[in-house]
Amino acid sequence: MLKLPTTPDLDALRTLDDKLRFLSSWTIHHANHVRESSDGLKVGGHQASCASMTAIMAALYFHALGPNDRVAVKPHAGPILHAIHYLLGSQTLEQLQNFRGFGGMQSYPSRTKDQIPVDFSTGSVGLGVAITAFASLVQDYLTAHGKLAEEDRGRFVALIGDAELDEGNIYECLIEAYKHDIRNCWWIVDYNRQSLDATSADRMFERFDEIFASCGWRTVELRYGKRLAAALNKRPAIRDWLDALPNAESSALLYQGGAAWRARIEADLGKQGAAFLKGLDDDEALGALMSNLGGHCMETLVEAFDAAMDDVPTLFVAWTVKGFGLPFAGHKDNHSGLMNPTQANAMRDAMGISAGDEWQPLAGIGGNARAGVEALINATRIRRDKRSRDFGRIAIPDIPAPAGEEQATQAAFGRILLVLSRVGGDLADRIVTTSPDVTVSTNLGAWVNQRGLFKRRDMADVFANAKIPSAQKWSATNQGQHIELGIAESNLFLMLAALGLSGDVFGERLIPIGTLYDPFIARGLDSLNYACYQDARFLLVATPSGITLGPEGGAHQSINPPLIALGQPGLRHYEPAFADELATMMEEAFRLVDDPAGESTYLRLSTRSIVQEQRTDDGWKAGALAGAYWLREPGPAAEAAIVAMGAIMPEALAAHAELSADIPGLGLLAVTSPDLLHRGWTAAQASRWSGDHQPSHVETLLARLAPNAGLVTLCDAAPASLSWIGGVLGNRVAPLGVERFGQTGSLADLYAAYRLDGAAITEAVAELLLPA
Ligand SMILES: Cc1ncc(C[n+]2csc(CCOP(=O)(O)OP(=O)(O)O)c2C)c(N)n1
Ligand SMILES: [Mg+2]
Repeated sequence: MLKLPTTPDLDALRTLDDKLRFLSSWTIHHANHVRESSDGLKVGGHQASCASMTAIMAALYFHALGPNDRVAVKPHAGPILHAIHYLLGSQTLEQLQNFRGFGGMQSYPSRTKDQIPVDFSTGSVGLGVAITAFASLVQDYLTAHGKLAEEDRGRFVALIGDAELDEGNIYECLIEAYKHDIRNCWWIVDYNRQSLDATSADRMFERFDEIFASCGWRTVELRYGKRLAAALNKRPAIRDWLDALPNAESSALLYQGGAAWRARIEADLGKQGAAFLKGLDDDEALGALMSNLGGHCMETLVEAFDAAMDDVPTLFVAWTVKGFGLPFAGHKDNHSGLMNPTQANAMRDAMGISAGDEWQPLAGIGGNARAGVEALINATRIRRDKRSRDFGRIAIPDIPAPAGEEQATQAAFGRILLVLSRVGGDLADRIVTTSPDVTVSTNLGAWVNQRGLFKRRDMADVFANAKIPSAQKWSATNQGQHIELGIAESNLFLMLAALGLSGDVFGERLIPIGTLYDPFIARGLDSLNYACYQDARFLLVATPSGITLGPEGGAHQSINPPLIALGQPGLRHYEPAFADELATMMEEAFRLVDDPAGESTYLRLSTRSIVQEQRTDDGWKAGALAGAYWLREPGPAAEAAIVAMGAIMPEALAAHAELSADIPGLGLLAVTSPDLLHRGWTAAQASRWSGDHQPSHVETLLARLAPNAGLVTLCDAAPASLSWIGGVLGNRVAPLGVERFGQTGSLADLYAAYRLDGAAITEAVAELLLPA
């Protein structure tokens, strides 16, 4: 599958390393010091973080990577990726010159906004690393299911900063990856031993090796470059001394340069030092030798990559100098350091580039060198074009509502999937479910019984084989459609991100459904945001939720996820009260996964079984999908309405029935998505200024009421989820909801204590109707 590349032209690769260092530096320099600034703000960029890994990226992109390999680039090395595409002809000068400008190339690689092919967005450190492991699992899944040919398979590469290795999500992912026996991953650490604030801790280095090795990874340390290694091999005492030199000290010496190295070696190593320094009279040459680390030595890099072309997951720890070749190399404060114009021009001159030729791709590369560089650029195997996104291929069948006079939305979710799994078809075959150890308790069990667990290697159901009765089959094959995860919610979201990008990354769309308990969304929030940021498409089913969970108590009763959803782009929140609403929403959510203008969907469900609404027609459906509908129509110019969401609808219905005798025309608005209502409202506001104003759905609904009607809003969540509705047309609001941590109790106890019961609603309505 992964063919060994032919022996490369190392000189040409070195020239490309220099070129990438120059172009990435100059792009940042241009944005900060050349381009006109309209607001005087510092534009920023990370020249030192780029210089640290230009050699690594040159060796990868111009040698090791094949056409199917995908890379998550360390966020602050983004300018190198753009420089590579500039050399390949797949990035424009305008984009480089508009780095960090409006519509220009992004600060950190972005799948959706950048015009070059970006395999995985990065920015929040750690997440780009982990998604490569999950993407490799998706690749194995697709191959096993006959959806990806052997020749279209590739390797998943993460380029990592050493301080990035502090992110806990990397280790959560490592454990999961081990369980799933992932392969075809290279994680390459730019081990410059500097973070943002300072130099990084010395003690961790050996530990990283051990941690990865114990999880089945091959670890490869690229510590010294060939020249330095050769010099040290002759002088073991110097090697021992250098091996033991703390990060901070070596960074300081790398910054200070040859004279400082000389003084220090003489002071620390006496005669041995003098022997080492013999023949190294030139300070500049000594400084260059001491910074000849593995991550800057082309021969070392190429050898290491060539030796790892099998499918064993591999961690490369490439020792580097942060800011290599720049005036602030090794300085602990260099993370956001920018060369001043004099320094940038000096770098340009040193590269043999004339003023004004800075953007000429091959400026400064002359003679024989040019032919070699051009040959490498032409032979580069990576994808140059941005893959067009693949949507609209999946036929979504009608999803019927499960029958039953009393139902809980969580149970209905399980039944809908069970029916889908039995009926089969393209949609069912593309569904992949996943859950962090709450498969059974979120009602995915029946689906899993039908479709099985996915593992590359078969796993027998020991209990079933021993004839021990159990409702749940638990065996795995490579044809299974459920990926079981350990309890790490961040991994759930990264798994959903990888599955939800399969159409983009592999050209084969999957329909991912992830389940977890609603409160634990918070546990993986940044990973969820990361999935949405890349426009991965999936269904997130969060259940149970709210204090309606009852006896499980406050640690499991969610309060704020509807507010999280309200503020999360790319994720649509639906909260059904009834099973037929849920069926309609699931159908819509499947459609949204495969729609170019779609998004992901978050379904907030409940275990509370409630009496279902007897419908006389389908008139409610459009409203339910748009965010709300009148469950009990208001009378003409009604003075008040109850506005309720989700599993506490029975309380709203009962209060409505009771109050209607005294307040004729009292309406009951069933909200199914505060998120959509709010978006529609703000979009309508904005459209006032663009000329084609249409009132939003929520405005149209509320316009049925008297202008000063009062609203009682009711939800098993933070009351702010609905209370804002009063601002739409200026209605007075009595917001009922949960603002304190929950506790154990029966529903009656809890609804009374948290003011979600009929009495609370009646009081709130009465108060609104009292004359001011
Ligand atoms: C989750 C997260 N926290 C903080 C940051 C801010 N930040 C960006 S880079 C960085 C330090 C990176 O150091 P390292 O990973 O060693 O990369 P280097 O620049 O040294 O290559 C920090 C703290 C971030 N981008 N993401
Ligand atoms: Mg670092």
